[in-house]
Amino acid sequence: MRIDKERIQEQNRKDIKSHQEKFDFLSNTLVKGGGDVHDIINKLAEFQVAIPSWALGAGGTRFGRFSFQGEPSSLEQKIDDVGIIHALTQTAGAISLHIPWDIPQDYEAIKQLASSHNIVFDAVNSNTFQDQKNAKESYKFGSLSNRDKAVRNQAVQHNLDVIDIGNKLGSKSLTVWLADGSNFPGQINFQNALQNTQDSLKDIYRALPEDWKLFIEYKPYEPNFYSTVIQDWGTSFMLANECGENAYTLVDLGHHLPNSNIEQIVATLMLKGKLGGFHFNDSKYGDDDVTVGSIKPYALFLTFNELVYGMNNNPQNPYPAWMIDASHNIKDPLEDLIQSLEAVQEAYAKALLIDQEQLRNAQLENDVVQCQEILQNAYRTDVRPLLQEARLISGGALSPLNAYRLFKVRENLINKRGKNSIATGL
Ligand code: PSV
Ligand code: MN
Repeated sequence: MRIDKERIQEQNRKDIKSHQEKFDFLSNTLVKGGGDVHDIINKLAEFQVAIPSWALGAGGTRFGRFSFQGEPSSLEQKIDDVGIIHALTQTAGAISLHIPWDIPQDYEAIKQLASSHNIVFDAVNSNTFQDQKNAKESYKFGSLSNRDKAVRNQAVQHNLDVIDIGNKLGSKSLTVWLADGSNFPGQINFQNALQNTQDSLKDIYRALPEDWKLFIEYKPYEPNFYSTVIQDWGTSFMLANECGENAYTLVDLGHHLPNSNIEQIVATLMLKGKLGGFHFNDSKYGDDDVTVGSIKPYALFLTFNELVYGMNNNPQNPYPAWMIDASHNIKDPLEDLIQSLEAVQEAYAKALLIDQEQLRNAQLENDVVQCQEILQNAYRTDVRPLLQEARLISGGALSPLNAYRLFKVRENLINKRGKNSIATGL
C-alpha cells in the first residue's frame, strides 16, 4: 500500500486553518524572544530517523508473542511499511536492516523499491546473538568473545558478510551489538573475553570500507544476567579507540542501569568525537523498548540538549546515525513508530529552543535558578505546531496518526497480507 501525496494534502487542507492559528501564535512568541523559527523548522524538516526492519511486526516477550495482523512478511513489505510512515511523517527516510533476517534476494529491485519511497539504507546490523540455520559453530557461549577461535572466526566472517550486503545497498555503517557475557560468576575469564572481543572487532574493522563507520553498542545485562562483555559506554569507547578513527560508540537509551545520566554520557562522547549512533526508545526498568518519550520525556529532552550542543560545538564528532530501537507487544507497530518519531522530533525541537548563549551566561554567573528556568521554559513550550509546519512544507501529514487511522492503513494491510502474516525478526 502506498499513501498518495494528494490524499495527504487533501486531509491537510481540512486542518490547515487551526494549524495556522496555532503556528502563527507560537512563531510570533518565539520571534519576540529572539528565536529563529525558520532555522528550527528547517532543522526539523531535515532530521531523519532510521526505522529498524525488526520493529515493523509485533514484538514479543519471553512469555509469548501476540501477532499483529497484516504484518510485513518480506523485506519488500517492510520497506513498504517504512514508506507509509515516511509519507506521513517525512521523518523516516531510512531503514536499518538486521542480517540474516533481511537478506535481499534481488538487490537492484530492493534498491529501486526503497528509492521509490525516498528511503535510504542506514546502518546494517549483524546478528551473532542467535544461532543461524546450518551454522557450524554455536554462539551459546559467546561469539566475538568466545574462547574457541573457530567460533570467533565464524562470527567475524558473519560481520564481513553483513558489510558486503550493506555495501550493495549503499549502507555506510555496521552496528555490532553483542549478547556475549556470562550468567554465573566464574563462568568466563573476564580479561580473555574482553581481549578476544577486541581482537575480533579489530579483524572486522580492518575489513571495513574506508568510507564506512563501525558502531559498537553496549548494554549492561540481558540476555546474560551476570556479566556482559561490552557492558557500558566506557568499554565501548575503549574498544572503538583500539579499532581506529572510524569506530564509534553507539548509545541505546535503554542500555543503561537505572538512573544513569545518559545526557552526560552523550556530552562526554561528543567531546571526544566518538558518538557514532543513537538508538531511541524508552523504559521504566531495563531495556524495555517501549515507545520513545512515553515514560521519561524530560530525560529525552535533556539528552537532546546535549546532542544539539554537540552538533553545534563538536566538529570532531560526526553527525550521529539516528534509529528507533523500540519494540512492543500490544500496539499497532506502525502507530507506535509514528508516536516515537513525534516524541523524538518534539524533544529535538524543544532543545533547539534553548538559548545557548543565555544558558552559558547563567552558568558563568552560577545562577542556578536561571539555568533551570532556561531549560524548563524550553521544555514547557508546546512545540507541536513547529513539527506540523515542518511536515507541511515537506509534504507530510499535519497529523500523521490521525491520517493513518482515517486512511485505514492497517485495515488495508490486513486485506492485502491477511491476518496471519508474521514479520521475520525477534
Ligand atoms: C539489543 O537489545 C538491541 O538494542 C540491539 O541494537 C539489537 O540490534 C536490537 O536491540 C534488536 O535486537
Ligand atoms: Mn539498540
